[in-house]
Amino acid sequence: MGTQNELTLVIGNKSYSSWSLRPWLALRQAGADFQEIVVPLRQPDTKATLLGHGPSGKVPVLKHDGLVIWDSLAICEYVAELYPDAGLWPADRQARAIARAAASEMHSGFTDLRRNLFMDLRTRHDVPERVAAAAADIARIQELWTDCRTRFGQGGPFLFGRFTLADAMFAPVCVRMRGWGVELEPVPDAYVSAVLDLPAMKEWTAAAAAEPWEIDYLTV
Ligand SMILES: N[C@@H](CCC(=O)N[C@@H](CS)C(=O)NCC(=O)O)C(=O)O
Repeated sequence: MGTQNELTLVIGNKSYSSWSLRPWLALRQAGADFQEIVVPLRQPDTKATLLGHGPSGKVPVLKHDGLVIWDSLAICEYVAELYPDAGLWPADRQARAIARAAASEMHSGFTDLRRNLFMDLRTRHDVPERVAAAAADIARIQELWTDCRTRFGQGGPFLFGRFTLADAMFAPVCVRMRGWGVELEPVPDAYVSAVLDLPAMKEWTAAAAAEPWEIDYLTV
């Protein structure tokens, strides 16, 4: 049994669970000490197992101090409050407002991109029709990233310079851009490389490569 205030993050397979990657990366970047429980998706017992962890029956779920927090963005906010010195939101009020808008736009939108270009860390997909179907989302994301980098990115390689929750929210999109061979303009392309070069992203990717479960989202 762990101590009462131990942090436990319940996540899906690292190969496929894009929503799980976001708070996991936030916790790693904050330097948090946390346990993780991986629940493989699309198994016969997945739904029951997930409902045993949280009320939405979805991952991610964070457990802390008797509290169960579901939903990626709510968990990211909680981590930012637990670790204020990690600077998970920009210090400047205006930059912070735009970072929240960017994180929220990701959380609530880009459905064509999410549906067509699913995250699959172990496979490079070459399906131009799927990239074409997500073209409007890809264009908007490039515009958003370029705007953030240009206006707020002077202090580092991320959207707001140093790493923030906006980057955590877009990390799975960076994976998708490379995994589906999406051609990017120079500023978004450099941004994707910066995110994928994070040691925590390499750690997540290596763990994904070692997973035994396979889901073919092209056919399911
Ligand atoms: N809005 C939620 C979405 C969570 C979500 O859709 N998670 C997926 C996996 S990435 C899930 O748990 N699916 C399992 C299922 O539906 O059985 C969040 O941001 O956390």
